[in-house]
Amino acid sequence: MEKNYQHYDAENIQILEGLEAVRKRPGMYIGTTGPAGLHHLVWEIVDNSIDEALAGFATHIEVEILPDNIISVTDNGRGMPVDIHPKTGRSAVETIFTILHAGGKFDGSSYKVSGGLHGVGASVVNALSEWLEVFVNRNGKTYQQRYERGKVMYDLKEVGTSESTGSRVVFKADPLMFTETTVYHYETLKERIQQLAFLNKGIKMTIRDKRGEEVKEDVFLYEGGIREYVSFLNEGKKLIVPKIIYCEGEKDNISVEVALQYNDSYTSTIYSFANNIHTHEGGTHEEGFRLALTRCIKNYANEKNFLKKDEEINNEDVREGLVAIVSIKHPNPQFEGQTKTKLGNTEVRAIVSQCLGEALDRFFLENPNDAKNIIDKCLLASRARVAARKAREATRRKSPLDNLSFASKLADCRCKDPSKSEMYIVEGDSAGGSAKSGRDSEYQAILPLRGKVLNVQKVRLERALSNNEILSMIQAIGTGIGEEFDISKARYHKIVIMTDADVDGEHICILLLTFFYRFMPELIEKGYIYVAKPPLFKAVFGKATRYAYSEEELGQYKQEFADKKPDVQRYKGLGEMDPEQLWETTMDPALRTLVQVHLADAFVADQTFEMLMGEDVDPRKKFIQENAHYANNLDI
Ligand code: 0RA
Repeated sequence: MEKNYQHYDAENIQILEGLEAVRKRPGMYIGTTGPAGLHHLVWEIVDNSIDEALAGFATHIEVEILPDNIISVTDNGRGMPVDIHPKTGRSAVETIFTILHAGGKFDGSSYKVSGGLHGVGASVVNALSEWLEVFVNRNGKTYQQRYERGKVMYDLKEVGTSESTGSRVVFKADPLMFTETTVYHYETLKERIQQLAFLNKGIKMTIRDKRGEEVKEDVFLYEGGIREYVSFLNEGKKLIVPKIIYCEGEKDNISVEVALQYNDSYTSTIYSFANNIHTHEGGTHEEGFRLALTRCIKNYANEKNFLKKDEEINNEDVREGLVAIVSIKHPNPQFEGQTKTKLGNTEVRAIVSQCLGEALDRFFLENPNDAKNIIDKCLLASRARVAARKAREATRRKSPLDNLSFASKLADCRCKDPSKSEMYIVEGDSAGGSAKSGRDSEYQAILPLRGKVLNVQKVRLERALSNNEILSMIQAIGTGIGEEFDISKARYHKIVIMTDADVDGEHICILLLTFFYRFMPELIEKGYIYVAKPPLFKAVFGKATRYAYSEEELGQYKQEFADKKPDVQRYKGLGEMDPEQLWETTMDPALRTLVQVHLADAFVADQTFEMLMGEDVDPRKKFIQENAHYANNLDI
């Protein structure tokens, strides 16, 4: 190592241009002189210390914000080289801080990770600092040099002795350059410091704010590296597989690390990094990641015959509920794209894909139960995707014939003003018939849903989506679903679910609410969704007729008409009511009881639905036995 560095600091420093150019056009070098540029100064200095840590010499990097927004970055590495460069006749330290482009990679012969996004090096920070001081502990001595606006104040000098080794850079951003602000934001620095600690396992990273009365400090050290990053991102989430799948590899000086874990959500979080820079636009490392993930999951599912006929898992399905970090380090990264955050090096694709592919194959082999859970999750996503596509296609159909066949079930209202229009979704054909005859056809539309079709206890949500009745409902509502959803196209501002007050009716109600919750949540948020409460009893006391919506209410009527002999009929379903009764009790805006559905109610429905659909038979049984009335629960 010693020999290598001798060779290094002796000859290879390329002298490019003076620091004056940086002060004339700072934006060219750091992108902006706004807050982002100001914080960028810190990362330029920290990057050099990270390189020293990645080379295996530093274990601790400390960033301090001192009073007056002075930044101090310290590492316990070898200390920057201090000997004289033969060509410049100046010390290596001075060369690093005064010669443009010398701070990053000297000549490509050594492995350097820094120098990605702007990667302009320490000399640019020096040029844009009112002053900068560097301290080096090396060879048992402490050396120091000071610069002001890039200009050398004195030669590197010995200022004492030191047992330890390391480097410290202290600088104050120049307010003449950073005219907007020179105040650092602690949280911004802290978040990136933590990210760097995740991305570079085993390096202790400290951030300290000494500007205020009380010192703020955060210390990050992750032996598990990006595995701990994944855990951090999954905190509080329900996991599909408790283990984190991880791989690490190196080829042609390119190092690769991937960590991933599935949670039970529908979103995916994939962060990719090249040389510690977040590659927002992705690139070849992310492509390699996707390739391996899709290929391995598909292969395993096929091998184990987990796929039914016509079923397929694609690259979208394998990403649902996925949290993953892809991190590569490359000696010569090519950054492309609009914001230069897309990795372009083509050789990286295969390296990542092979590394992750081997790890996934091994994981599936060694953990068949976890593998099954992952495949099941992907299959669920696949089925939902196919069903959603079918639904979209169906709701998009424009041919008059198709419209007719769908619309035939819907008895629309005459009014075309959505804010005055209502749609009743009615369970069962006979109730649908009564509702059609009893309604106010100016404002009320009726869509009968055939109960039998939906009564299936184990109907999955995706199945419901491919169901014709549900399709015609989506079409009638007019907004489209999922990504294409457009609330302004809603054809009714009141959508009323009217089902029987029995277990089947409740199942359908829960299914519909779950459906709205998952695919059209805005309808609920806007307050467009209601549940109708039909009466449970009709009680005739001589000439007086009363409808009761609960046992309690019936009791009250019985007391009121204590002298009369009551004739009580219990409604088993909406179908038992004639059109007039249905109008009077459930549809007449002046007399009816509608319960507006809130997102929280729909969430409960969604959970209940999951419970009803779940593998566990007991809670389902209990639910059915309790015969709880969902519409009542909604009242709370
Ligand atoms: C020895 C040789 C080289 C650099 C360093 C030590 C060194 C540089 C920095 C920058 C911040 N902290 C540091 N600690 C050590 C030159 C060889 C190379 O660049 O890899």
